Amino acid sequence: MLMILIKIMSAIKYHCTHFVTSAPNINVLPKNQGIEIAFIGYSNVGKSSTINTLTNKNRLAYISKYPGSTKLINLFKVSIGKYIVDLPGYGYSKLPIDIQKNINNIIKKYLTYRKQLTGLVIVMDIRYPLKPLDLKVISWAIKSKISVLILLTKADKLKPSQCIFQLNKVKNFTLSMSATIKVAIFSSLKKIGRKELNAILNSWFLRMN
Ligand SMILES: Nc1nc2c(ncn2[C@@H]2O[C@H](COP(=O)(O)OP(=O)(O)OP(=O)(O)O)[C@@H](O)[C@H]2O)c(=O)[nH]1
Ligand SMILES: [Mg+2]
Repeated sequence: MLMILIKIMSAIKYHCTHFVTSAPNINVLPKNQGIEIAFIGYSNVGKSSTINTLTNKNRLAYISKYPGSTKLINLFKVSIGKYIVDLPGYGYSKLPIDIQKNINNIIKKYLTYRKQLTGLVIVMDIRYPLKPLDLKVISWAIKSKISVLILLTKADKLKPSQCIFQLNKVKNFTLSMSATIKVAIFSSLKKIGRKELNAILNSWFLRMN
């Protein structure tokens, strides 16, 4: 009974999440005392959409059908000491080279110097997972002891059996890198996988693993 009460009282209300700031680099981000979980991945895979689905808000994070829509570090506050970060996407080769370099620099500095970073949700299109830059981020996170969830999104684009095939393929691959990496299926369009995403973020925010 007591455990249920504690669980209800500590439940994280993602729908109460609100926008804090957009920053061109980490120097101007507020120095929160808290935990940050960042959404990272290739451009256009659905990072910002995932944040909107998680928080049950249509326009919290800016989304677009064109790659390169998130250009800054966007910080959202879930509750006291709990933050979500929407990072720009990497790997969009059609952007001018100086903009690509700037984006890579923003991401690199965020990963390297942001002390609040506790967990990374590496978002991948379920049809094209584990591309070269994703692998680099995974290796860095393992070395840096940052928790990792690989979120295979746009699951609505594949049949359920194909989704399971991709899930197992990614799980088997990541097992060879680290036993602690989590992998889950998601779709913002069909609202698939919301509960699982919630549960994993809860465990990170509540420092249970
Ligand atoms: N079918 C489908 N489309 C999705 C899903 N999630 C996102 N999209 C679409 O994919 C496109 C890109 O979505 P965003 O959320 O802006 O992607 P992003 O990763 O934040 O992109 P950048 O900010 O450019 O890095 C939009 O047209 C979304 O509507 C999904 O689960 N299923
Ligand atoms: Mg985005």
